[in-house]
Amino acid sequence: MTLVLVLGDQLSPDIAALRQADQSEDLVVMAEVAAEATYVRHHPKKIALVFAAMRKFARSLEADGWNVAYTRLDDPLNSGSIPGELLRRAEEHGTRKVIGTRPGEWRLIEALEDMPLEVVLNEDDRFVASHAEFERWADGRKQLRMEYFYREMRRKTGLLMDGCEPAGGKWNYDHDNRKPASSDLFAPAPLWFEPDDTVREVLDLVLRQFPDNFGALSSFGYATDRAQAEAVLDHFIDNALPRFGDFQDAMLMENRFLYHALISAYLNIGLLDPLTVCRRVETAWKEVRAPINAAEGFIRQIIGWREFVRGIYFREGPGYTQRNALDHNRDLPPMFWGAETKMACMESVVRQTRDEAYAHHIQRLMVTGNFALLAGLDPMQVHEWYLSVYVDAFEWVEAPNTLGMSQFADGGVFASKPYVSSGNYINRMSDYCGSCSYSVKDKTGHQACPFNLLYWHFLVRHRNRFERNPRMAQMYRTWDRMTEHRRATVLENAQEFLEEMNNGACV
Ligand code: FAD
Ligand code: DLZ
Ligand code: SF4
Repeated sequence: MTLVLVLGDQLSPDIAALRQADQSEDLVVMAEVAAEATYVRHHPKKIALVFAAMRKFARSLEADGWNVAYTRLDDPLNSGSIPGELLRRAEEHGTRKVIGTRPGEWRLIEALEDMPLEVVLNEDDRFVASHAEFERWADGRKQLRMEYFYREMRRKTGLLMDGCEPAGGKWNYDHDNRKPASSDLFAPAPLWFEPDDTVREVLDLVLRQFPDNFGALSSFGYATDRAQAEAVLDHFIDNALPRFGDFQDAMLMENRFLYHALISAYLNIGLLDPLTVCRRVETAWKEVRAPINAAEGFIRQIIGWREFVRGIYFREGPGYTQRNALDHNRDLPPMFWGAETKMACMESVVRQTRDEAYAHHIQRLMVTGNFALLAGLDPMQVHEWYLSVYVDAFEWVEAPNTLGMSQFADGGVFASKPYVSSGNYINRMSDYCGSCSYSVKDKTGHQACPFNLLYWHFLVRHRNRFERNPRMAQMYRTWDRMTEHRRATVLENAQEFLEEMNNGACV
């Protein structure tokens, strides 16, 4: 008999380990364990989603004829870790053989490879590109740019292709996207689900076991099985996809989801398949139910960004999360955990994150990420924050987004320049500034938007590294044209802001 390990983000009926197993002899091992639930202090909604989806998946495997050994978190015999549970089951059933699917995190890969059992880890092939394919594409390139990798994936899958040419004549329709939204913009409500018995049981458990984790557990409505996740996808395609591209980058206080799909968690734990999702979106475009800028923009996020960051994570190796190229070491201020702040944008995104375990890409990149980078926060702490607070956060996708794209902590493995902006960008793309204690129009003084001050502080701090970057040279020229007095005032005000923040003042 062989043990077949299925992890909490491997809930796909055709996952590699199950394909290699013999249903008549082998035993599927699934376990809710303290080690996985505590390697960061996950948002309670994330733990609830993973546990509820695991329980339902285990039952669906049993219904399909598999033998499943499932350990609940509060089982008195629970050893507390995945290797521990494999050892316990191995002893119980007199076997030393384990087959699994390669986990999405180096920590767990190493732990499984170090086990005193015969563990075979199969490649996780729920992706468009294999590791070998990504390596072939990346090897020998001076720069790794998502856009070129994405075109390869379009050619490979045939998605939105007209023979050898991109449908509509362009690879990328971003030029038509990125419109700001007005506060009264209508957006369809996302599809949520009332907790059923399984979910209710898990919610009770999470409330009992993780009472102090940051995040609200109330109004849990995430999908926890494939049928529900499919329904979320249908709902998105029918109601939101047509305007996805237009308002992809917009941010509104009272409209938390806009036209986003809310499917990242389902893709990441295996309830949805990325290629199937993209084909469904392509069909909507073919049937004239969505414009090309929406379909292309959406498909790019999945076969472009999602596949690309995964390639980067595994190519860069286990040390990736320790990188700190800009030598940033300020502690994460308490506002990231919900403490009071005068910055309306930060307050709003953190509150939404606490309530929903969700923020969309631009909120993560241009509000919390932008602030962390400008303020010089320790990238490891920033990484741990993103890994814990979002329902879709798994290291293979979170780390390159946080450390590479958002914090430039990898020194620019794939980002051509740091994603930094002053308050102007946030003001243009959101309705946050109207209710802020700071003034986005003020460039100096105590009322000045902190993003306006810190933006220059960042550029000056890192002048040696960035002034020769052609995409940043213009900003240095603007800075150099300011009067000496103005430059000194900006830097002084920025420094005062950082010191106040360090001293624990409400900023
Ligand atoms: P939509 O906006 O509707 O996009 C559709 C799908 O495209 C998403 O479901 C997702 O699967 C994919 N996608 C979009 N952008 C990216 C991207 N940059 N990288 C990978 N996939 C992408 N995404 C995660 O899945 N897990 C994370 O832990 C995560 N951490 C992030 C951290 C930072 C600092 C940043 C800037 C981005 C992060 N992202 C992460 C990417 C992105 O923010 C989320 O995928 C997206 O917000 C999920 O919401 P959605 O399903 O409504 O996406
Ligand atoms: C995220 C998570 C949590 C909270 N709990 C479990 C668990 O108890 N058991 C399990 O098998 N997986 C869990 N996961 C998902 C793993 O952390 C994930 O498989 C690794 O981080 C690799 O991506
Ligand atoms: Fe954020 Fe500055 Fe706007 Fe306030 S003024 S909401 S701090 S961007």
